[in-house]
Amino acid sequence: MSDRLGLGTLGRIPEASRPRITPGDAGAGIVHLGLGAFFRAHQAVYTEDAMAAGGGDWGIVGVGPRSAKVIDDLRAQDGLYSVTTLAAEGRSTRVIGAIAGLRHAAADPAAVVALLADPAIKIVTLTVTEKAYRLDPATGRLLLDDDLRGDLETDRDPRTVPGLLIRGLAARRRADGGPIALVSCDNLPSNGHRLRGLVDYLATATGHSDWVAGNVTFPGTMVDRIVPASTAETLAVAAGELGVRDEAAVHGEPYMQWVIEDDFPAGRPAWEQAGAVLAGDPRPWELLKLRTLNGVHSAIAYLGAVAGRETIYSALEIPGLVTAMRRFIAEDIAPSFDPPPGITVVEYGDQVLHRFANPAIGHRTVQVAMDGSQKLPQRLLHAILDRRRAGGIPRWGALAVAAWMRYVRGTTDDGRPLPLDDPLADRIRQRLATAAPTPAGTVDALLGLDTVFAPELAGDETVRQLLVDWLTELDKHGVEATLAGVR
Ligand code: CS2
Repeated sequence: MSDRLGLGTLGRIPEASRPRITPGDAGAGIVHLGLGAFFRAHQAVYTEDAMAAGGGDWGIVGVGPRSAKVIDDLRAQDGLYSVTTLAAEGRSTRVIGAIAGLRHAAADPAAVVALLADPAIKIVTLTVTEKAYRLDPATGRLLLDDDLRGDLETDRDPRTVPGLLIRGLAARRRADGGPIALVSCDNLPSNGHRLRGLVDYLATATGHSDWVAGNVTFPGTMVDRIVPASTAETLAVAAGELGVRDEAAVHGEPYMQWVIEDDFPAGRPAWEQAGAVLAGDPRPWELLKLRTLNGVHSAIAYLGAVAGRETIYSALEIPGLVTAMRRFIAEDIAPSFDPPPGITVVEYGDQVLHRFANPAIGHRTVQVAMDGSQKLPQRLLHAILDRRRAGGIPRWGALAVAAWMRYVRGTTDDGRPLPLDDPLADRIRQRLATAAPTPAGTVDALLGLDTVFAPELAGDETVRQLLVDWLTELDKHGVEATLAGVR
């Protein structure tokens, strides 16, 4: 099939799959940083539905911070791409027409800075992954490395996301561009507060703090939809459904949720008409989602990958794993925080396990396993710490962390290599290389990663012993035999 999705071929695709707005009709009102699959299957869909229901100039200018591939693919398709929803009982595909423009930050940062200064732009949303915030995961403090320092102290082109934001805000101030909301849609706890802290720091360092305080808001959000990385099969399915090729196709589960703090000084799309929840304080939702969904996801990913399972779905078939995760949710996660009113963590957790068990979603364990050093604190370690402060013994949380420790050693139980895709990969490897070749040696070496394990946790003898015990089990018997013993 050679014809490609685009404005010229839109009339040929099945009517039910066409965009719910007329592409190009709405002016641009949002800049989005990070054009990964998650954004394309989540915020862009909500925004298109909000425009279809409530109108407004909320077209999205998509900015790719690094990779040019997705920009090129989307440009070749006039910004159009499809989302296939994968349900156990069947699938459906729709084309999204909400992208009103595209920029490549690495190639043309000045264009992005100009965009952020444009008064028509009223909202900036971000999905740039945990590591782009340059915050120390253990303490939440800013990591001022050479790239970021250069963004602040010189006038060369900005190289980091925070650098791009602060240059853009400074230009907006000069251009009198008016107030704007910066919205983190990454899986970080208190993501709005964190982004505010980061931008405040940069604004103070560059003399813009008063303007930022008076003109910029940082609504917090909880975002949720399982969106595995696209594969050749994703593209083949999209082409089959549409009758034209779509090189930017994405796919995801049927479930989606977006809880947004309603703090937009220059207006916003009618996201509530698209099913989003506009809330006062989204933090209880963030804790619920990070600790329950993402914490359990990571636990399954590490255990499953070490057991040699390709996907989350196939990992769930390991006897004892679901029981262990249910106990993890009930005994360690649920008592660690207060959920939003009307929500029971155990019921939410059951729903999450049901979503993970969707056979149509081929979410790879190694994809969820990546960037563990950035994910562990908010997903697993904060709950463990809260349980310890309350005098609890977080046995199952420790199993999840021990599985990460086993995973980063780099082989499955039957000796096949596992990738270590993590910004701290070198430090992790160095520490393991000089550690004593015993479970305790591994545990002590990794607990010494101070940007992952806060001192209170690293110095907790009970936690250390739990980790050594689990890692001893995992080393001696492997994941499957360890889990088979779980009742
Ligand atoms: C996953 C998440 O890759 C991962 O680390 O845990 O991306 C997860 O699928 C989403 O947060 C679900 O909303």
